[in-house]
Amino acid sequence: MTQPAIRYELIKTCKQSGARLGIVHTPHGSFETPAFMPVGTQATVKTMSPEELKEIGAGIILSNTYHLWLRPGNDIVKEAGGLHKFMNWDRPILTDSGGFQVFSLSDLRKIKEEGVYFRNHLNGDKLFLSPEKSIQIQNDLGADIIMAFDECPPYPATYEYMLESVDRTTRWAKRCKEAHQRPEEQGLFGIVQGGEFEDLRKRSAEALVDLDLPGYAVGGLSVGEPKEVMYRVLEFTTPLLPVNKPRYLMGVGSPDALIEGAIRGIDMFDCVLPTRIARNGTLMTSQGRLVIKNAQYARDFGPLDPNCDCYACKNYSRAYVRHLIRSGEIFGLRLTTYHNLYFLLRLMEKVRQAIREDRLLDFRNEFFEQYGFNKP
Ligand code: PRF
Ligand code: ZN
Repeated sequence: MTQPAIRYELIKTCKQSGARLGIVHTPHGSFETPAFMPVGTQATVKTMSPEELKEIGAGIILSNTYHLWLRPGNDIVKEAGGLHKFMNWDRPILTDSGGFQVFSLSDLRKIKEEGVYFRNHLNGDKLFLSPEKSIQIQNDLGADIIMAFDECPPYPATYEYMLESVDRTTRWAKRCKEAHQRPEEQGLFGIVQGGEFEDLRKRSAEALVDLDLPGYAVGGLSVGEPKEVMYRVLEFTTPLLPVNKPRYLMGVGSPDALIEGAIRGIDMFDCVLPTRIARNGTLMTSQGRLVIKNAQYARDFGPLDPNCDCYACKNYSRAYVRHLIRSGEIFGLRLTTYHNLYFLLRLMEKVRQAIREDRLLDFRNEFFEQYGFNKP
C-alpha cells in the first residue's frame, strides 16, 4: 500500500473562531498551517535566494505552470531533475495549473470544452492549454502539490455563465485526475468555483469532493469583488469541504484577508502582493502600509518598521532604503521584499499561536487596531 503524496494533520481548532491549526505533510517535508506561500512565478521568488527564504521561515512556495511551460520549457526543468533541483529549493512547492494565468495574461483566448486557445503573451504564438496538458506539464515540473486546470471567470459574471463555467471546471477536474501520472509523489488539488452564488459554490464543492482529491482550493475570489463578498463566500464554502484535507484560498495575501480567511477555516494562501508592492517601494508594517518614497522619510534614520526584527529593519534606515528605491538600486528591492515577506510570515506565525491559545478573534481585533483596518 503506497502513501498518498499529501496528508493533512489537524492539530486543533480555535475555540473562539473555528480556525484550524494543522500540518501538511508532503514528499519534501511538512509545513504548518495556516501558511502563506511566497510566489516564485519564474522558479524564483523575485530578489530572494532559497537560503534567504529559509532564513525567514518560508515553509512552501508557489510557482507557475504557464510561465515555466513557455520558458524555459517543462522538458528542460524535467531534464534538470525537476523544479526542486532546478531552483535549489528542497522544501515543498505548489504549482498553479495555468488556467488563471491564461485568463489574466493573455487576450484573444477562446474557451472550448477541450481546453483554452490563446496567444503567448511573450511572442504572440498560438497556444492551447487543456486539463491533460496542464497536468502533464505539472508532472514534469514535479511540485509536491499540483492544481486542477480550472476557469476563473471575471467578476461580476452572470449566473447563467457561472453555471456553465462551474460544470466545465468540474469536468476538467475529472480529466485532470485521470491524466495525473504521479499521484504518489504529487497531490492534485481541486478548485471550487461559482463566484458569489451560494448554490453554485455548493454544486462545485460537492462534485469535486466526490473526486476524493487530497486537498481543495477556493478559486475565483479576490478578482475585484468587495471584501465582504469574499468573506461571505468563504463562510458558506469552507464548511462544504472535508475537515481532514487542506483548504487553499488562491491569490489572497493582504494582512486583513489572511486573518479573515484563517478565521473562516482556510489553511493556505498565496499572493504576489507582498513581493510586488515591495518592488514599488510599499512596505507592510505593524502600523499599516508605508510608501517609502515619500518625502517625509528623507531624514528618517529609524528602521522600516520599529516592531520588526528582520535583517532589513535591524541594519538599514527608512532614509537609506528610500534613497535606494528612488535610485532604482537592486539592493533596495531586496530589502523591501525581504521585509514584506518576513512581516507576512511572522503574521502567520502569530495567527497560528493565537489559534493554539483559542484567541484568534482577539488577535484580529488587536492587529486591525494597530494596522488601521476596519473590522468587517
Ligand atoms: N484559479 C487558479 N489560480 C488562481 C485563481 C483561480 O481562481 C485565483 C483567484 N484569485 C488566483 N490564482 N487556477
Ligand atoms: Zn523588517
